[in-house]
Amino acid sequence: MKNFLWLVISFCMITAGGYAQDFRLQPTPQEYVFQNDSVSVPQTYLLHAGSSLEGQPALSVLDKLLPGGESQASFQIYVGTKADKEVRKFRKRIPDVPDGYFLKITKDCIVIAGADKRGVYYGVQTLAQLLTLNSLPAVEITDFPDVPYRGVVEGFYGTPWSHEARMDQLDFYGKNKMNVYIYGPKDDPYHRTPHWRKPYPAQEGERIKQLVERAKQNEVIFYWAIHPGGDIHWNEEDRTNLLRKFESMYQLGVRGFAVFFDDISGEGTQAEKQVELLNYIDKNFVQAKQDVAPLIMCPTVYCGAWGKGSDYLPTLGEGLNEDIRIMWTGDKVCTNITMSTLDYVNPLLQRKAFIWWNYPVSDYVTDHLLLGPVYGNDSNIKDKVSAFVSNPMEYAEASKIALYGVADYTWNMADYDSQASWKYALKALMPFHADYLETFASHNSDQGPSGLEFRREESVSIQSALSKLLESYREEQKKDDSSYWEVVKECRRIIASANVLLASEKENPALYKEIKPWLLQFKLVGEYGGEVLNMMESFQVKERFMRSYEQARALQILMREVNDTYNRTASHPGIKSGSRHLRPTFDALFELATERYNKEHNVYLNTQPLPWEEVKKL
Ligand code: 14T
Repeated sequence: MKNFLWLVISFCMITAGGYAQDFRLQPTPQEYVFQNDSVSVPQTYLLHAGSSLEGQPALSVLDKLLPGGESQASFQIYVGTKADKEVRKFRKRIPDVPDGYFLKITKDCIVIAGADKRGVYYGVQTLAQLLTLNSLPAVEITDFPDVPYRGVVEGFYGTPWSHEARMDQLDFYGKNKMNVYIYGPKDDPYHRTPHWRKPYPAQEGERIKQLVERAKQNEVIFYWAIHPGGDIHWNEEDRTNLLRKFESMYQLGVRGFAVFFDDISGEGTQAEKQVELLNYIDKNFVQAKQDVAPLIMCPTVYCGAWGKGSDYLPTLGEGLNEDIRIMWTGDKVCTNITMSTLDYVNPLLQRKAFIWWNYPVSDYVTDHLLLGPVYGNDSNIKDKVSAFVSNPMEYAEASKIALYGVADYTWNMADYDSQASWKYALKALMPFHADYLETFASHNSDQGPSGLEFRREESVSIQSALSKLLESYREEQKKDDSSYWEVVKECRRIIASANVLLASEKENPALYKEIKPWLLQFKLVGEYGGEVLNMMESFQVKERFMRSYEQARALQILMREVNDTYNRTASHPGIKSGSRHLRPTFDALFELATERYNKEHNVYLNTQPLPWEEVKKL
């Protein structure tokens, strides 16, 4: 199975070279067999398409990929679902899993046979990835997802994604085999209190319509969520208000609905009332319409930390219609998803939890970017969850770094390689400057301390050098040379990466716009590190030391300036970069080097670094 990749890579080196060397299918397929042979891309072909695919996205994407469909040609393409006679010969090869497909490429034909329409669509997407190679490999791929529903819940506080960003995200989900998008931004007033009862103004309604249409083209189920719990009255009037709002969304084309009861207090939190309302909606709206996807609900107790032992969850589990999905964020609001949290919650819910994963969401630490790899979720939970959706950052493009990982992990947990997936994402976002983006992302991944206590690794490749350098300097009054030079090099790399990325707006304008303030900060952190390292070298030479000391001081002020200038949000304002290891180490070294200089020359330079921002006194 795994050797397929290796074979493809060697195949690419021989035939294609260049970028193809990094070739990798994403998300990682379940099974593949590579025949050591290459097929040239057919210029013309005869299409045998099953009637179940008429007008379906699978066919329009295929037609765009390979525009040479003719009534006569020697190359044959067979596409269909298991219901279609065109792929009858391959029926036994089609995985018996929703969204699954079988893809076969030989010298004279391509077969894409899906378990269903979405399966065919995903087969076409895999073909699209293979077509980025100069010639097609002869392969057989049997592929299907581990988790039935995979995707994104736009469920964060803060500036909701723009319409353009959402349209682009939906294309991204289609390409990465994610099949749900749940619309539920906390700061859309028509999603939540005060306006959840009101229909959208015409222009915004029009946009929702466009999103629904785009989702359909990408085989994504568009869910629209309502959040009525802040001020709902458990009476007939509000029940009607809610159904009327759902009906107005149905009229805009929405065919998936969710009701969120998170982050509320008072009246709205009552389990019995929630159950009653949801079962009513299920019966009188979802079931009645017949073309609406299963109802999803987010409970008030959506994680273990919100109280164990109460009868809230058992009431939902017992009372909610079987078909209603119940969300769960794990043992805490923000945490990795483990077997143990599912062993706890599934029996209470009397169904498999619908995972709402609070990563890479950053609304509780808005001064940080979370650009690191996706890791830490258990790899053996595929049979214990009904779905797995990620709550992203308000930065849609930057969130894709994590979303590639989520798409890969949820598709094929056993083969998920967090590093490989992360590198693929960086390359996909900035094909020409992925190395520089990697340097930036590797130092901008941790949330910092917060009430929610979720942390990510940061600066992994330089961590041991940083701590070795600091320890040796602190304890032996002598710096460890090899780690010193490693850190010097890393600072140069940081400055170079920041410069290159700041000068590469055109490569990914959306990403550039989102990360620019952090790039400015990142560059200062690198420069600061460089000056601190100079201070360590030169404490005996007054002039040299003083030049670096002044620079380091200036850079501390500039870092505060950037922090005070950009991203002035209410809860966690500012811009932090390299905050987990780089900045604290540089600050500690600054202090030690200055102390040493003071001792050596019997002077009193201020040894205290200026923090990111004024430390608030309690
Ligand atoms: F619905 C839930 F699953 C959920 O996670 N709700 C919110 C969500 O909208 C938010 O994006 C996320 C991360 O901050 O956490 C929940 O909101 C909170 C939870 C807290 F404990 C916001 C602040 C908190 F202190």
